[in-house]
Amino acid sequence: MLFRTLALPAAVAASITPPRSPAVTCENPTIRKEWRSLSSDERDSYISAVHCLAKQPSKLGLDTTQYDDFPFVHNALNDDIHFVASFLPWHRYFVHVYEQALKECGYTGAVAYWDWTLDSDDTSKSSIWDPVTGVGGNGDPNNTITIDGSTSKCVSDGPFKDLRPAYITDTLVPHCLRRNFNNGTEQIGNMFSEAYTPEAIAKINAFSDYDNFHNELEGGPHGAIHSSVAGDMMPATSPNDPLFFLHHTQIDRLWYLWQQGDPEIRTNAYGGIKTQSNPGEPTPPQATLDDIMPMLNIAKDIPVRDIMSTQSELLCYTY
Ligand SMILES: [Cu+2]
Repeated sequence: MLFRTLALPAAVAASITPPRSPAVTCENPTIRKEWRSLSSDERDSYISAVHCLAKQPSKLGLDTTQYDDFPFVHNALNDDIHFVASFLPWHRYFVHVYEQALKECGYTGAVAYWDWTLDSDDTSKSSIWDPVTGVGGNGDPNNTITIDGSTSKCVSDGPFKDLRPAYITDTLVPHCLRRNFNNGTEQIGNMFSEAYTPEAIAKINAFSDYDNFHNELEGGPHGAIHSSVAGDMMPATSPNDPLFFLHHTQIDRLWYLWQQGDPEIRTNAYGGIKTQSNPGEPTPPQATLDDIMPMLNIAKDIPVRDIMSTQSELLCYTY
C-alpha cells in the first residue's frame, strides 16, 4: 500500500500521525541465507553464539542455561503451538527470539535455514551433516546413552558434539545431543524425503488458503524432518538440537514465499483452529489475528497480527 504525503499546512501535518508503513519501519531488511551459503566466518560466529547461549544463565530463573530455555518453553507450550493455526506465526516469533538471543551472544548475522529440498535425492549424504561445514552427522552407534531403559546414539562429530541439552520433555536429564536417522524402520533409507522433494513442496504451495497450506506444511515436510532425524529432534524438547532452528527457519521461509505469491491477500491470510480438538468435545474455536501468542517470559506475549509480515519494525527480514 502506498502512502502519499499531502501538502498540508505545517501545523496540521504535525498533528497527523502517519500510518505505519513497511517502507518506513523496515528500510533495510536483513536477508536470511541458506546454511551452506554462509561464509566460514559467519558459520563460526553463529556456532560460537550457540555455545555462548549454552553458557549463559537461564532467563526464566531455571537452574539450566539460556540455551535450554528454548526447548523448555517449546515443550511447555507444545499442545498450544502444534496442529493449530498459530503453528506458523508462533514458530516465526520463536525463531526471531532465538535470533535476538544469538545476537546478544555476539552473532552479527541473521539466522540461517536448511533448504532440505536441495538434499531430497539422498538426504543422509547431504553436506549439511558435514562435521566441518555442516552441523555434524547422525548419532554414533559406538557412542550411546541409555535413558529410562532406551538407548540412543550420541552425535560425536561436528560443532555441537559437546552440547549437553538439559531436558527431555518434562524431565531434567542432561544428555548428549542425539540423532537417529531413519525412514520409519530400522533403516536410514531416504529419510521420508518424498515429503520434502521440490515437487512435494510445489503441491503444498499450490493451496491458496492458509488453513490447508499450514496443515500440509506442518504435517508433511515439517514432521518428516523431525521424524527422520529423530533423537532429540523428536520429543517436544526438539529445540535441543540446533538443527531445529535451521529447519524452522526453512519452514518460515516457505510460509514467507507462499505469502509473497499474493502479498496483498496472503500477508494477513490466517485461519483454522485456535486450539487442538479433543475427542468428544465440540468444534474448537476459530483462530483470529488477535489471538495472543504466549512466550513464557523469554519474550513478551504478542498477537498473531504482529508477526504476519516479516517486513515490520519488529522482524524486518526477507529471504
Ligand atoms: Cu514446534
